[in-house]
Amino acid sequence: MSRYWLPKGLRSWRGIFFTALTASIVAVVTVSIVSFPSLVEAKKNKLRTEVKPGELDDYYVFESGGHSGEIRVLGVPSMRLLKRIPVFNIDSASGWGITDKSKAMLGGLMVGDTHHVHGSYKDGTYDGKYVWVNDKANSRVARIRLDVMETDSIIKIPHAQGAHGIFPQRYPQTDWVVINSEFRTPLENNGKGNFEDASTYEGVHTIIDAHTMKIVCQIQVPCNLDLAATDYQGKYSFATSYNSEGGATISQMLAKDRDWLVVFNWDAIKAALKKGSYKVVDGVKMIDGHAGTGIAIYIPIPKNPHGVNISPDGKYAVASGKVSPTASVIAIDKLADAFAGKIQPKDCIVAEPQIGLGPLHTTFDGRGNAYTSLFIDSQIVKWNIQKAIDLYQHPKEGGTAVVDRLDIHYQVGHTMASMAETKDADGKFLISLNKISKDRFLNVGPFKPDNDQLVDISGKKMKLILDEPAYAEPHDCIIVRRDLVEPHVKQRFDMDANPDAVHKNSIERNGNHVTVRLTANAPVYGMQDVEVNQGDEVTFIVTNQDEIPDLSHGFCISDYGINFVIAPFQTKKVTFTADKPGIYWIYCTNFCHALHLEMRLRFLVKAKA
Ligand code: RUQ
Ligand code: CUA
Ligand code: CA
Repeated sequence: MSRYWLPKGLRSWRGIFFTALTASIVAVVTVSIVSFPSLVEAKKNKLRTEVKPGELDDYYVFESGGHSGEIRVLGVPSMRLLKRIPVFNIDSASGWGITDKSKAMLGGLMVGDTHHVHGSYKDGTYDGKYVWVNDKANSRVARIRLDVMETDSIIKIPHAQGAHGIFPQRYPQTDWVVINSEFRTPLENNGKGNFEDASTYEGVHTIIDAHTMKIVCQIQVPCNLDLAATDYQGKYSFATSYNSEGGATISQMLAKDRDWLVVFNWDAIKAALKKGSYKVVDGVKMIDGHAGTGIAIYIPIPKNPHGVNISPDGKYAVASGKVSPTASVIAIDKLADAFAGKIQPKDCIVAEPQIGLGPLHTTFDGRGNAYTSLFIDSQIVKWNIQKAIDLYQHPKEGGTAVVDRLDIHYQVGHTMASMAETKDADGKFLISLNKISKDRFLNVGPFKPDNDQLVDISGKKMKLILDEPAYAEPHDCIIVRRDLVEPHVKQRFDMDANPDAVHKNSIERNGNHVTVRLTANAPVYGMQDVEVNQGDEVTFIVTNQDEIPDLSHGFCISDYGINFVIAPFQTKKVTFTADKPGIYWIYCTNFCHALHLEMRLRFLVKAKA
């Protein structure tokens, strides 16, 4: 319509006019871009905070799912939930806890409490191979393969209850993983002897071989050990202890003004292992880590400390006391002198800034700033580490290391910035894992979602970008650059890496044990009927022979409580007793084909005569 808005005679003029106008606009814009390169820079450096449909995120987030027992994989900045990885829980979709292998790994335990998730390292940054996570509920540690994002190994930590803080070695690579026991118990916890006197209980700092997932040794200490960290040189590991009192009740645990940051000396541990300076308890090498042994030092820090995190430059350990409004900064280069007895453990403290109420965990931007979660204040507080050190040396009236504060919603536990647990901390995003969401989402009943909040920390002031509801209980996370993980992730399993992979369908009877080998190819299983006798022990081994990536099949036996999914070229195995006679349809649970509903076979269980 508007094409003819000019009188006919002027139409050619209109063309000239617009050409001239466009040209001048282009010229002005070009001139301003050329003469103000900072504008171009600013545009280039602007943090991408939105992920449009069809676009991909810049970071993977590995998040522990707390007492749901699982791990979750999210994308940042979208905060889209990409995957749930069952670890210590039962999962109906994947069949975790139902298949033979996962059942054996879980060992009959059906609950878990995943707190801390950390990746494998090479030279102070992630190598994209594994993540480890603890189970506080049953004192276990699991390793998850990142190439397929499935749990690969689970081990039980002996002599430990409330297995809590966990950290992999960061340098030169992850050969060891340490884990703390938060609850002290008698070392031999067999209900014999005097088990009422809590002051005689022991705590353990356990070292696991990251490759074999076997216990290397345990360091026995007289206190509880909460959060864990490792340094950037492969020399030390750290543990906070809030119950230096050795109390059994809350008032006993709060008796002293200072508890400890315990530092373990890895050279001394290696020497003790070599010299045989340990006792063996239940087959585990137990090294004495009490004060004066040279294995550990105890740095007094205020009161009932919780988190301990290492700055990405490797220089400082930052720990904070839940009931002290401070953070304690420990200079790692002073630790050697403290171990050598040249200085006192307390002399390693180089700052104790006042930051706010209920400080829990600290993360970093790689630009010298720390970000601490404040549970009571419901804030993330940003403070400058060097400023805190300067003020500790030269206190100034009204001086503060605090740079900025951001209200969060509400009651934050862990907080983590992008790549902050590596030497490549990039100071772009931060996640605040909030325990309480109150009014932030539609009401879903008395038990409400937690709130994972994404914060832009690229500028001077923190900016809240989005709220993401999360099912109980997102506990901790790491934010890992996409390029460190994505190249390692497989599109498909290696079929023959699993010796059980089925290429030919068969039924084999051995006494009353029946082994059924079955292929799945959309939209059919390799057999239409499988007949067994009531009371037989039956093993189904099922391989998905579809090579199209993402074409998964399910395997569900009606009324038998068996269900799992098999991704392309994957094989799973399940063993059970065919105790119910009758016809039971086995069907595919994953919509794989137009004839998905027809993808089923008969399981005939012949009644005992
Ligand atoms: S710690 S309570 Cu992660 Cu703050 Cu387990
Ligand atoms: Cu296979 Cu649905
Ligand atoms: Ca205490």
